[in-house]
Amino acid sequence: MANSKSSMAAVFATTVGILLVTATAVVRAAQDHGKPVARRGTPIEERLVPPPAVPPPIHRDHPARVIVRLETREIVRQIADGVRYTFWTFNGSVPGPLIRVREGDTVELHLKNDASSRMAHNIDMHAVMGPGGGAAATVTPPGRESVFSFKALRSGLFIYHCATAPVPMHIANGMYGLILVEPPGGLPKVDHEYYVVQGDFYLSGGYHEPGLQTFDMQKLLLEQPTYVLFNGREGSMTGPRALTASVGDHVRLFVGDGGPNLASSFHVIGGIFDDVNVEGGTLVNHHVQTTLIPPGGASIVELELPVPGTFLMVDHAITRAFMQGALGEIRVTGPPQPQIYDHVSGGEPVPAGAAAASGPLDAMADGRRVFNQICSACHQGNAMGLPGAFPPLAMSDFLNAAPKRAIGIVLHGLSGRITVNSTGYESVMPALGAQLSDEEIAHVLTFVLNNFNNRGGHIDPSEVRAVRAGGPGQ
Ligand code: HEC
Ligand SMILES: [Cu+2]
Repeated sequence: MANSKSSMAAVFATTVGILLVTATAVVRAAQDHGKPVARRGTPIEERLVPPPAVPPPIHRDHPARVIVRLETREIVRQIADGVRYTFWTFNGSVPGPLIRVREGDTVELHLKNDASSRMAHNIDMHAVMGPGGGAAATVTPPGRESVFSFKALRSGLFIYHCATAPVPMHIANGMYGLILVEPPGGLPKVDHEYYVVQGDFYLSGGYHEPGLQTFDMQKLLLEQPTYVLFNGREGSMTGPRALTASVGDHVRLFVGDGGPNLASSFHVIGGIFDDVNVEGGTLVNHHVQTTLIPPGGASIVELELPVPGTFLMVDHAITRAFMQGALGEIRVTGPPQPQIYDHVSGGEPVPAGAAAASGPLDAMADGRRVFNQICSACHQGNAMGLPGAFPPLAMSDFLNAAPKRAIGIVLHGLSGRITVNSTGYESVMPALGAQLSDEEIAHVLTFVLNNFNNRGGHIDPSEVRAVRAGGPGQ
């Protein structure tokens, strides 16, 4: 213990030395990614951005020394609406920021552990060719900093993660991210690049159980997660936080799986991956529907989005998508492309107006998502409600008697005595108008009306808009 402490102190002292020497010579990353290319031999300070953003492509034609600064922080944040959890993070986000370097670069990695941390942390980078991927060199107690350097000898997309014992716990708390080592010629140009990492989370409470939840070692051992998530939070990329693109855009996703336990069957509903860098390596596969990403692995997928609508990113082990949170959205806007995709006729009432930008199948899937994420917390997953507290939405005579009245209920909430299926309820439903868009409210109500043995029906986003603007409805 005393030994490791004094060697830590030595590392710390060396670090300070290196910092002083290099500080004056450092060039901002903006100069690397922008116009003036950094002078050869001048260290470049990597400018990191939080997920799902990605640093810009590298245009350098020569290797450089790149300084990367990561800081481990233990923070309480929402994992789902109303559910809080203590995450262990790199730079305060799950995943940690995507690090972007070029093959041949020498990376000088500074790992700082925030003084408020309770645990020591370190980093194992899969892009490193060296013992432990840097893990032994970077064991860092709270309030300290470690530095190691490595040459990025192989291009590819690699996971980095904390490897401090118990390793599965550090990873299960969110300690992972990706490092992209670009080939010397760079990657082909695309319209958008995004960063998505799946992880499985083990909480003391059940799915959507509100309040501050703690880590559950037993569930971890059984590999039975409470949540399976993209970017560490249910809804991290849905609704207002959806990824965006325009019709015809080519989108590149840097996708990783932090685990600790579950592999991801990564799929975009309504999309086909034109190119997949299988396992993050140099092999490129084409026309792939679902790509398998193991824990501790990654993949670069590229897809064209030729028609407008909402495209769901899922783990196609589909229970995880609809009942454990592994769901994100890519919203594609632009004119309809009926020569490529056209809803001719179908079982559901054909929606008008805004639905053209988001077909009925998307609407139903989106409605199911909103129901599972929001309504099910009170009305229950089977919509049967809870006696004495939450009325049923299943076979609800109250709902079916006046489906459009429900628009105002979701927008503005409901309180006072009501009778549903001969049972009285006198409770409070909160207003959800601030957190749900017109489309989401239309979708969820259409979903509810066409499921749970209700009588069917359709609510259009334009009707929600009218009620929101103060029209009739309630
Ligand atoms: C925080 C809990 C909560 C959430 C979340 C919630 N509701 Fe409710 N809801 C209630 C309560 C409580 C009532 C009864 C209010 C009363 O007694 O006046 C109710 C009543 C209703 C009713 C009318 C009664 C019935 O059973 O037909 C509808 C329709 C409804 N909610 C739909 C929704 C939809 C759709 C969502 C999701 C977008 C949702 N609710 C989310 C608590 C909730
Ligand atoms: Cu750690």
